[in-house]
Formats: sequence, C-alpha cells, structure tokens
Amino acid sequence: MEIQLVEIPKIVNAQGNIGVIEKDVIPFDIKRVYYLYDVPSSAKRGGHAHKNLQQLLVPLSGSFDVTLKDGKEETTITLNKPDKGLLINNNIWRELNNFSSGAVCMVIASGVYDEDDYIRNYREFLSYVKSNK
Ligand code: T46
Repeated sequence: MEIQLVEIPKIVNAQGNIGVIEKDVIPFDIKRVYYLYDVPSSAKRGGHAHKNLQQLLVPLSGSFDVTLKDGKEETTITLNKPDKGLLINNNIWRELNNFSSGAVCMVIASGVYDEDDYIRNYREFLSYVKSNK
C-alpha cells in the first residue's frame, strides 16, 4: 500500500527552523487543525476510517507509529520528522500508537468535525470499502 509523505517546506536557520504549510503544500482546502498531545505511551488512538475526510498528520514533536489499512493491505510508518507529513485519504483505516514522551501530532483536515463521517467498526469498514469499489 502506497504511503503518501508530504515534504513540508522549511526555512532553515542556525537559530531554529520554520516549517511552513501554505495552501499548495496539501491537496485539499484546510477546514480544521487539531492536535494530539500528552498521549500516554500505552495509548492507542485512531481505530477508525473516514468516508470523506482527508488529513495530513505532522509529528510536530517526538514520534509515534501510524498503521494504515485499506481492506487488503496494511502498512506501518513511524512519524518523527516535523518536516514530513503523512497524507491519509478517505476510506483508510488508521491506528496510532507508540507515542514517545512529549509527542505532538498535528492534524490538518479537509473538513470540520463530523461524527457521521467516521467508521469506527472494522467489519463495517471492510464492507464499506468493498461496496465502494
Ligand atoms: C484521526 C486521528 C488521527 C471532536 O469533538 N472534535 C474533533 O475535531 C476531534 C478530532 C475529536 N472530537 C471528539 C470526538 C470524540 O468524542 O473527541 C473525542 C475523541 O476523538 P477520537 O476518539 O476520534 O480521537 P482519535 O485520536 O482516536 O482520532 C483523532 C480524529 O478523530 C481522527 O479523525 O484521524 O485523530
């Protein structure tokens, strides 16, 4: 399964860097930004898919693992570079775990929060992707 990493443009300076996400960096209009922080190392986040939402996950600080499943294949990636974001399309199941101490996961989303867009049951997800082929 293809992993879609997005290179975030940066301004590098000996006094510290700046990562800049302008509208052309991501393939959707930004409707919401939220972030996960103070996540215990034993926590499991995600465990769902979205029918329509697309998102870019950026590890602003620390690291965490993201497992993606499309109903056929699965792949796991460690995010630990603040200039590399992970694009997650709709109809992809995601699980996040193994958060390091102080990890911050910023999420840039194509839509506002809508619980009806979530599929939180894996069996339901499998039949949803089958029926949408
Ligand atoms: C995703 C991963 C990476 C809101 O009310 N507004 C929001 O914008 C969000 C993101 C969540 N919530 C509520 C919904 C739940 O009652 O906060 C509660 C916890 O949300 P959830 O269990 O979905 O959190 P995560 O960390 O498992 O998932 C979140 C996003 O929901 C999801 O879209 O891809 O982060």
